[in-house]
Parts: sequence; structure tokens; C-alpha cells
Amino acid sequence: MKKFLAMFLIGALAALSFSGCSKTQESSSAAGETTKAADKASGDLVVVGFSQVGAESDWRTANTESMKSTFTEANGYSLIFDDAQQKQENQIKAIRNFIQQDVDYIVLAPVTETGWDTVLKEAKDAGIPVIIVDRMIKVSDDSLFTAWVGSNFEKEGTDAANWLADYLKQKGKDSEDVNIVTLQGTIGSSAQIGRTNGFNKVAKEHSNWKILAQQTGEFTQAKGQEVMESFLKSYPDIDVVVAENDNMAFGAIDAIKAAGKTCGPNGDITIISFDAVSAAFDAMEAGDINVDIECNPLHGPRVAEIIKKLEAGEKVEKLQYVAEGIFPAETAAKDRVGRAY
Ligand code: GZL
Repeated sequence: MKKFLAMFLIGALAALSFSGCSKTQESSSAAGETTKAADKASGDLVVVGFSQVGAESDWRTANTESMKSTFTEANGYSLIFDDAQQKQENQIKAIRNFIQQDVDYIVLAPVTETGWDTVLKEAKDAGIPVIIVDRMIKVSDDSLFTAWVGSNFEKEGTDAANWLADYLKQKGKDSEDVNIVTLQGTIGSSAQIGRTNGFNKVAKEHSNWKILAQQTGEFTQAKGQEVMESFLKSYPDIDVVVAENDNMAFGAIDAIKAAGKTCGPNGDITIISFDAVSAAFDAMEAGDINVDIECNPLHGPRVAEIIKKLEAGEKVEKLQYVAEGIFPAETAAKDRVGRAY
């Protein structure tokens, strides 16, 4: 119904304007705004279709919670939530579903960077703005999404490597051979690509750093433990584990202890992790993780800000980075006070 009214208004606006403006996004969004304004007057909720990667990690749970607690009826929204169980085909199906349901906005947390052009073109043709959260997408035409909210993953990776360089220097080990293994996230996701590239870029500056192996643990604790067990069998002298999220770090810690080794600031193996979720602060306080590079999952309020602006016909920033920090074990107990996740 909304779309029919919108098409009628587009025709009416085009007929009235004669200002030479082509059939552009502006006129349809103007008409769309009018329709939406009418809806709002009638108190209609803004319908948001959210395609979430899955529920693979504590970070993902916090991210889902942030979106669900923001897009409530009390706040003026109707949220249609879909968990894709880490499969792109499920996300594509969900987006098509949202188009069928004629939602006002589509929010996508993409499992990997590529493979979105076709379905996002369908959303664009249906006049539905798409907002990307968390990981980035690679598309041939960046008008296929209106805005992106997420992290600078490459900076997270370089921050991790720079922390290690400082740490080794403090320990007087900056010229000793350092054997490193990496538990990578989902291959092809911007979090994995950025963290791996960022860390490796700095690692290349240290000729004494030896990256023995890098393998995906798929951002899950079980797979992280399995891969770490295989690393421990292959490499008896691992000095550092880079876990590209906390859940893989938890799995690695279990594998290290089962192998009769120790980890953390007073252990045999240094653990560098990413996300900085609450359970990771527990692990830092327990002495198992050395440092955690934060990845902020609280995208809900940022996306709501973007939607509010779009509803008011305002322009929005295309790329919006969230604020993030670096948390060493030494100050974890103090740093965690007041954190939202
Ligand atoms: C990062 C996010 C990653 C987290 C993992 O923004 O995409 O996915 O680091 C999660 O915990 O599974």
C-alpha cells in the first residue's frame, strides 16, 4: 500500500516540479518521505529488517542485544530480525524477504565482504535504503548502501602488533626470535581481513618475529580450540597467540592448559585477543589473556541516529567509525567498570 502511494506521489511530484530534476533518488525519497510522514502522522512504526550474521560469539550477542534494545516499538520501530547462522545465502534470502514485506529500512551485518551486488540492487530498485553495520561490503556501486557503521579492523590489527612490540621491548625480548600463530576469523570477513593484514604489516618490520601459521577458527570457541590443539602438536615452541576474537582466545586457552602449558602475563604463551567482551575481562583478571583490542558492538543507537536523519530527509555520513580502545590485563579490573558489554 505504502509503495503504491509512494509511486503516485512520485508521479505527482514529477508532474508538479518541472524543475528538470531527473527521476533521481531525491524525488523518490522526497515522495517516500511524504508517504512516511503521512504514516508517522498516523503513528505507524518505522519497519526495520535486520539481517544478522549469526550467534557465533559473545560479541555477536552484544551486537544483537544493542540492535534489539534500540529498535523497539516504544522507540517507534517494528524490528524484523533474522539470524543467518553465518551463511550468506541465508542473509540474501532474508533481504529478499524484507523487500517482499516492503520494510522501510534494511540493516545488514554482512558475513563476508563480497556477493551483495545483486540483492542490494533489488533493494535499491524497491526504493528501500540499506544500512551496513559491523563488517564492510565490496560492491561495484556504492550507492547500493546508504551508510555503514563499524570498526577500523586494520587499525585493530596494527594496534595489536604495536602492543606486542612494546611488550617485548619492556621484557627485554625485542631481539629474540618470537614464534607467533594466528587464529583467524571467518575468512573473507572484513574483521578477519583487516586484523590479519594490520598485524602482518607491522610484523614484517620485525625480522625476529616468525609467523608459524595462520588458520581460521571461524570466530567460534570450539573451532578455536581445535585449531590451537593442532598448532600445539605442530609447533612445540609457540610464544604468542593472536586470536582474532575473544571466543577463539577462550578455546586457545583451554587447548594450551590441556597441553600442560600456561598463558597470559605470567605464562609460557602470550595471548593477544580482539573484541574485549565481558568474559574476556574475566580472562584477563584470571591471568589468561595479556591484552584485548576492543571492537565496539553497540551499533544500535548509531543506526537509529542515521534512520532518524533519513526520516527527516537529512543527509548522512557514508562511513561512521565507532570508538574503540586497547585493554591490557594489568588494568582490566579498573577499565571494565561501567562497560556496557
Ligand atoms: C567484528 C565482528 C566479529 C567479532 C567476532 O566487528 O564482525 O564477528 O570480532 C564476531 O566476535 O563473530
